Amino acid sequence: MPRKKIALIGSGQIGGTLAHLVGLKELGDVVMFDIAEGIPQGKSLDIAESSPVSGFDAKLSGTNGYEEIKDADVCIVTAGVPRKPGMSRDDLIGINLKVMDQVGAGIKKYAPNAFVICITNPLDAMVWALQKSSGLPRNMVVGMAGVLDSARFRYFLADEFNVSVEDVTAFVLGGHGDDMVPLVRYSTVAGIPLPDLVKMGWTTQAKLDAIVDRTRKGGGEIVNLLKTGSAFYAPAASAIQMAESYLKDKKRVLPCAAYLSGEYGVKDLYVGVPCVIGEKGVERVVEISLAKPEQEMFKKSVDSVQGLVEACKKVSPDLA
Ligand code: A3D
Repeated sequence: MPRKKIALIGSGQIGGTLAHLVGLKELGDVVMFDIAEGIPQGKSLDIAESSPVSGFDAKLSGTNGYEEIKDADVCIVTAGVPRKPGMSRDDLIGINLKVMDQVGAGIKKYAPNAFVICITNPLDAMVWALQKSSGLPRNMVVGMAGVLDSARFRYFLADEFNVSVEDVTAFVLGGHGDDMVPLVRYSTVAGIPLPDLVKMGWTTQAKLDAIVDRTRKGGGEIVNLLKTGSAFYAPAASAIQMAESYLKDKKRVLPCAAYLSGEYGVKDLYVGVPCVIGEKGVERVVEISLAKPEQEMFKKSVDSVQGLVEACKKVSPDLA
């Protein structure tokens, strides 16, 4: 069986971490692409030189030409610029929209059958623009944010309860912004919903509220600490989980920014919802019923995604 081919469009902090993880997990061969000369070549060679020590077989190469991504099975897009302290994700629209235009054209020409995972911010608007500019089927273009947001939520909860992260499940809906919606009643420790754990005295409502707030601002917390860029280890691990579910047809149920055409009452927008990811890309959007306050939070989050998309349409009327 030939190895799968994974193209990483953008070879910065997340791109480099993605390449390393693809190698360590033996998901396939890697082509790293970037406009910066030498960076994808240098990083891919460095990671390839680690393979005898770590014991994985994968071909890694770096390029500044789109033709090298030809026939990729998966493309993971991180091209663009990340946030600096004081910037919101939305401040990145102008620059990253142009980047999505170029990347979409490259994927359309050379890898039209790929499963495409977008990570570039502002996520929900950039994945929308990337689907438009690439013209790929909507079920084959998704955004990574929910896996990361729920991983942060899970980590904070496991730390609070002093239990394994593996036994904590968490559910985060909505756009990847500070008004994302961590759903407390669908988040559990070994199947026990968080509100029950409050009743059982494992934590207090005030502590739980503080964890929800920290989850919402999780990206900003890292940006403020790093000062020169944004998170990259956890975002890369999250995108790899999505890629693996597609490549191995695992049909994992993962929160992803998926194209909605009426689900949750939302049309022609990418918003974070639980999805089944398998060999056909997004095979199903899981529609859960929301309580009134959750609906209101979800609507607020969707409205801000809509606002970002409208801003994109103003900058690039071709996308409308
Ligand atoms: P960084 O290390 O700056 O890497 C970005 C790379 O993109 C650089 O190597 C650039 O040279 C390259 N690049 C710029 N323009 C182009 C272009 N036109 N074509 C190809 N490559 C280009 O950033 P990073 O890896 O830390 O982050 C990448 C993106 O992910 C940023 O937009 C972040 O805001 C975003 N991000 C999203 C999340 C989510 O959860 C959605 C989390 C963390 C970061």
